[in-house]
Amino acid sequence: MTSSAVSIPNAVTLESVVIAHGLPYPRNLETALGMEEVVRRAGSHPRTLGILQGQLINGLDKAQIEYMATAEGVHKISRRNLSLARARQWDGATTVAASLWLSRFFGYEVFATGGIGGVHRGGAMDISADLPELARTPILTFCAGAKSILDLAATLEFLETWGVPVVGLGTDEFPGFFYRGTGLAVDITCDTPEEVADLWRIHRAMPDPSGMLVVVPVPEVAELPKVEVEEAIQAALRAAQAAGLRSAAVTPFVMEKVIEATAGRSLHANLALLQNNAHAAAMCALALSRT
Ligand code: PSU
Ligand code: MN
Repeated sequence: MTSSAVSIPNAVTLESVVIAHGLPYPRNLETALGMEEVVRRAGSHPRTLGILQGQLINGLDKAQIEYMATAEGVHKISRRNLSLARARQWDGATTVAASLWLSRFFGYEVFATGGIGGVHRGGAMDISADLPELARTPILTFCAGAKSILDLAATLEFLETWGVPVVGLGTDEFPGFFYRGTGLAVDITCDTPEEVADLWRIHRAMPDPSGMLVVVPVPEVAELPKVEVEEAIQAALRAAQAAGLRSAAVTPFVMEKVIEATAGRSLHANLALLQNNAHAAAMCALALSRT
């Protein structure tokens, strides 16, 4: 398997589903390049992960990120279809699950995303591969919670069962992605990314470490009212069901509807939290490299 760069300790890996499937063009491209810039300005090194013609890419370059943001037919690659992408020489954007796998493969330990996948509402056993991957991959993941269309309480139960500590950065509540508080408790609170780094050092030194999930609430200025978000999501989920959508097709559809219903303010919140997470992750990676 090939890689386009060598791994370095002070780095933050980033996913690419958010570029290819999560946000509309050109905001997806601006966001992807913006997140890399935030990481660089904080003094760390961004590595946006993805797959091009079946090759696992250790850090997409600018032209490759542009390609991901605009090309048709880029597959959504999670854990189950990583090898299939190689076998068929697909272009693939990587989910949290696949990005965690790639992060470990290339030797990184700090990863940032917007929201992780989780347990879907409605008891249909739709559980994102992100959760078991967090459990078995010793990587530190920064996010603003789980995608808000999920059953957050069930998602936290899964993480508890599978031994993934949930760390609140500057919060004692699990954030609701577009809004800051859900009333659900995290396992421990840290005030700074440096404090998270200290926690991670102890965690990763334990035998057979799991991943650790760091949740960072969306910045206050970009936060949306919880009631508005919940109403928009309920309506979008009903529309998705009426359209007969299932599994991987549900999220892009619902996110699109939520952007429409909130007149673009959910998109603004999404961009703000992605940069915020990338910054916190970069500060943490920097602290870890100073060991
Ligand atoms: N959060 C969002 N939008 C997204 C995702 C997360 O607000 O598109 C992506 C992430 O890449 C995450 C993936 O890993 O959705 C989970 O998809 P699934 O539920 O199919 O495993
Ligand atoms: Mn799913």
